[in-house]
Amino acid sequence: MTESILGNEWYSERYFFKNVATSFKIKSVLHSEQSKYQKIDVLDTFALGRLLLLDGKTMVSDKDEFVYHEVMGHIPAMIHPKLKNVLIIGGGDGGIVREFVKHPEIERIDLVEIDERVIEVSKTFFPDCTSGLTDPRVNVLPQDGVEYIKTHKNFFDVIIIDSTDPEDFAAGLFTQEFYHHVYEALTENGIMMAQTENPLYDEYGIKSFYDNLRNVYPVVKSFTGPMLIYPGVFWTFAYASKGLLPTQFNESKIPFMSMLEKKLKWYNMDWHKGAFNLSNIHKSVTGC
Ligand code: AG3
Repeated sequence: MTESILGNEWYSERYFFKNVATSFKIKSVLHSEQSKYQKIDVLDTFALGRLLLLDGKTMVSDKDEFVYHEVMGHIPAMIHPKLKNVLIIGGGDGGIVREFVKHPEIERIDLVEIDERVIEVSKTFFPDCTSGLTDPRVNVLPQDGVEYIKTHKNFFDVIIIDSTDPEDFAAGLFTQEFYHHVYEALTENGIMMAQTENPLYDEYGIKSFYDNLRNVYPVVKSFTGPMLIYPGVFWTFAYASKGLLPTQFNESKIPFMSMLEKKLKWYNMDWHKGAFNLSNIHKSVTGC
């Protein structure tokens, strides 16, 4: 599918057994390479600015990346009572790191991205997303997150799974076994978050991710954020924890967040409080 980018005016990502497509009109192809793991393309588009594709799947665009990155970073940061150590698995574009570095109480952020080339390409084409990677608290580790997680027990306060779709090497990031290793790597008040696809298209897949999570975590919740570049726009995210509810704010963070939220484009505490009230279809598909 991605071979046809060059010379084409439009790029279409096919989804849902290739029965639907999300299309973007292209200004130019800024970069294309085959890394050890996947095809990496950066397109310049008319509607979204720069667009990063991995194996033909949309990952990040200038226009909407803030939605995904702000919710993944600021929700757990507002809940955890003593946030020190954060792990992000995947997320080589750096967008989630950029949001976490805004929180001064965090001491260490490990970014474990299997494909070093995604990090390098993002530094060149998405400098705003990668701007947090030079923060001294950040360790960029080009490694396999599935293996990395097994080497840590009771260490991270928050773990974010910033994966692509559950196919090929990313499929391992949606299994009960993996969620169990994440649980063990988390501290007592630990929180895990993950992207969980489009609930209207991928009804059965999503049900299984949430069932897998519920087999491991006592608290499993879901919420949505609109992602223009992902198939169907209606995108879901999972919040799982060892006990902390996703609306139980760390009160001491409220003054800080009242200032920070003024500078954010999506996240604010009012939105956060309401985000876990779900529509009927979302409740029934995820069981949350
Ligand atoms: N992670 C990709 C989410 C899934 C996109 N799926 C698709 N286009 N079919 C994005 C990484 C952002 N840091």
